[in-house]
Amino acid sequence: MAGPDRQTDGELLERTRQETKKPELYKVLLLNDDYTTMDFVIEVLETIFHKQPAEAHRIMMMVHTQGKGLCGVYPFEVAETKVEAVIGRARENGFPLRAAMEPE
Ligand code: TYC
Repeated sequence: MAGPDRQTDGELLERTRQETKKPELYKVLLLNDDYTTMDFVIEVLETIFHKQPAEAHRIMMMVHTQGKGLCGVYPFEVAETKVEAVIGRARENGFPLRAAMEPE
């Protein structure tokens, strides 16, 4: 048996660490550019990030005016998949839209 649980005469004495690790969380950000249309960014936010229309519009305007905007916070592999989905969808549609992830 692996792990730090100590046993004597079959009796569990103590548990020295958490059994389950909390997943590390990552922010997914959209970045501004001059060519991607506002409507396309809103569509990405509604479909890939499941934002309601008003929230999608707010985030899009944040990116447009501030250069970047927070789309969500996810475990590493989910964040990675979201970034790949954004880039894939953007390239299929001929837009240079970029997305990034960073530790929370
Ligand atoms: N700046 C773009 C425009 O004026 C709109 C835009 C918003 C592009 C957000 C990217 O992540 C972005 N058409």
